[in-house]
Amino acid sequence: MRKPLFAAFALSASLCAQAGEITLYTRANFGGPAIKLHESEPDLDKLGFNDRTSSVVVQSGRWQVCEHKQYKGRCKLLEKGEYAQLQDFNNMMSSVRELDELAQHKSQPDRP
Ligand SMILES: [Ca+2]
Repeated sequence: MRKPLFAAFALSASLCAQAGEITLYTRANFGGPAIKLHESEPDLDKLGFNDRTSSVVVQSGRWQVCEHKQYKGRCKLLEKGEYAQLQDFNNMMSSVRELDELAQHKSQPDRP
């Protein structure tokens, strides 16, 4: 009897599709205590990171970072890359979300 290898492969592929990753650092130039996130966080205060982020590395995905929790206030889009200084966003970030998660929901066909 053949084993269902195909099913196992399909499962791992779907898990990899949502592999967004972002690291928040409390100091500029990627210093100080840091946290790594793999999913959206509407309230960084829960992680002890409210208004503390001074530099960011986006390992994968596209992330929106916002001034207030629940993605309110001013927001900024961070693509994959390294942000050694956040300039006008220094010590202001209170929520982050992965935009590709939203895009996947929106990409459902609207056509009748
Ligand atoms: Ca804030």
